[in-house]
Amino acid sequence: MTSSSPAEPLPSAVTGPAATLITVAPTGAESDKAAVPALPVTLGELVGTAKECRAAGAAVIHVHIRDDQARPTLDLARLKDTVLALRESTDLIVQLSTGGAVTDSFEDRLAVLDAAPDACSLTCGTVNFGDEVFANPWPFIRDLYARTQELGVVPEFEIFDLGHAATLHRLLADLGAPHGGHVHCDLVMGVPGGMPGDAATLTAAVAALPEGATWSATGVGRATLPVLLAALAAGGHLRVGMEDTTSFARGRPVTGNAELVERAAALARLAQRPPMRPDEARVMLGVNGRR
Ligand code: KMH
Ligand code: ZN
Repeated sequence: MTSSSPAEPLPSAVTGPAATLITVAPTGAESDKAAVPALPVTLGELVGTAKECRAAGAAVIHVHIRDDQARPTLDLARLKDTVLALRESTDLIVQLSTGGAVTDSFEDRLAVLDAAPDACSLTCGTVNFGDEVFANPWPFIRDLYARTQELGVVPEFEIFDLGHAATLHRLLADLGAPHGGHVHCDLVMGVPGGMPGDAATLTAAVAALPEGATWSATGVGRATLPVLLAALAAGGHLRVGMEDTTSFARGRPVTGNAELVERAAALARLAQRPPMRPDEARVMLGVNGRR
């Protein structure tokens, strides 16, 4: 066996990408403002969180919005105002959720794209979601993907279970490459009903993704830290935020999204893969300039 000098760079398969894309998912559709007062639900709170998270190292914001009663909504006018406000106040890539809440109709979820975000989430299959079902049947996935291509919105493929990766292969084979030409996936792990949030499952899921795809991972609840550490070790990118966890540590509620981004950024720096800037993320993801 030959030994390599310490100065010699390792092959890229071992080192992975040089920087870490950090996506913040600040709100989600599931947590209740009354139970989680730090959750950003108004436009002002969302913009404030976005600025703090950008300063802490985020490059993408995954957005769910709330109505005046802090209930999840897909109101189109509100979504448009949100996209504009986030663009005016930050250079983050604005990714709207097309998942919404489990109660949202397919029609309303499709119409999210009319708010003209840079990017959107696109879940690649149905999954049990606690006591509910997050429904994503094939015809809806296909229609949503075709609409992203028509409107020039870059999809992020959400993978909650291994079968979703198979559906992603089918989607790309049927309809071709996404707008921007690059496939980026997000492994959502630890949802009760989806794939578990552990290193072995993460490795299996990454192996099932299309050749050349980049990927982030997020662990829900107590899967947050195992998935974050496994993703960094495997050369992946990170999603963090109060959509996925409202506890910073056992018995210690999250005080705001920025501390979750700060922790992810610190661990990424420790792994010698510092946070990616939004302009670098736009290049990697194939997101064009502002529309
Ligand atoms: N709120 C979940 C039912 C997405 O944003 O695309 C779906 C979700 C996924 O959060
Ligand atoms: Zn979401």
